[in-house]
Amino acid sequence: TRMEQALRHALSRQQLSVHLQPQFMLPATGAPYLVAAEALLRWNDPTLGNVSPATFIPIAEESGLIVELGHWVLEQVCMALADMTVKGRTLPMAVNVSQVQFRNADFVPRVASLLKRHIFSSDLLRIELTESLASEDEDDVLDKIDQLAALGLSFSIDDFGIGYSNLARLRRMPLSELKIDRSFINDLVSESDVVDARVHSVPGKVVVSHGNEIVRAMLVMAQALSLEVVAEGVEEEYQLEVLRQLGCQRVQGFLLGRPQPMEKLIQAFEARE
Ligand code: G
Ligand code: G
Ligand code: MN
Ligand code: NA
Repeated sequence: TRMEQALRHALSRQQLSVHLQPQFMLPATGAPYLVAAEALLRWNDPTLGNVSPATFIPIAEESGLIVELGHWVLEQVCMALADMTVKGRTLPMAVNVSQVQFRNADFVPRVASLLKRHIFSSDLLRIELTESLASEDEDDVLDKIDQLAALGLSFSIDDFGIGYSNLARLRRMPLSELKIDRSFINDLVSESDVVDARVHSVPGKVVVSHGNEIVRAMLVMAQALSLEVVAEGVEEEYQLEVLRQLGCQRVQGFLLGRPQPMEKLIQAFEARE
């Protein structure tokens, strides 16, 4: 297709860039503070304009191009981590890795080679995998995760809660983090609405309040699995406050920070005291 063709040339024509979205620690009291960043691929085509990864990632997966695109993103992040290491101020970074890329036979050796060429503490690099990959019953996937974990990388499960995770399998993986899918954050209600619902027993509101209970249950489950939790897609102040009350320690979303050009976020981070 035309888009596949255009995407094939995007890399060589420097139409791709990596954005970073900040991730924050949410203390029990006080302001959230930056603790990590997620790398997100952006494509600006001269005729198509900005194409969303939601559109081009599936095309890249079907055509196999994702292997090279994904590797390029990983390399940009490794370069940034090495740069920051030289300057003495590091920030952990997460990269989304597609199933197609992860399953490629060369994935582990190519990551190992990146780690050799770019000098930084490998625990700064985190890989976000989808829940579906984490639930497939293949020893090959588990082996690769173990090999990469042995190199020092950490893993998180992205969009958690909307797929079919196999909890027994999750428990066997060396994971560090679950990222609660933004649909659950969208279903949170402010504490006053929950109280209101209990007092007045408005049927609609009682049902809605379950959004908070589901996130609470996810936090309990994550704790049982010794996993950190990131709430994704936080857009509203009340969502942040509900998450704080529930004890969710990490948050990401438009309310606190949008994805921005890599250099911009790094400069802002380095300029901080
Ligand atoms: O950044 P945005 O919300 O538009 O991303 C849309 C989707 O594309 C998300 O599911 C996101 O995980 C995915 N995505 C963004 N960048 C990358 C990338 O570098 N690799 C992969 N595999 N997926 C990405
Ligand atoms: O699937 P994944 O979680 O990797 O998707 C990340 C994408 O989610 C990013 O491309 C980013 O643009 C988008 N995103 C980040 N924060 C928010 C938010 O607060 N609201 C919405 N709707 N999307 C967000
Ligand atoms: Mn992600
Ligand atoms: Na996600």
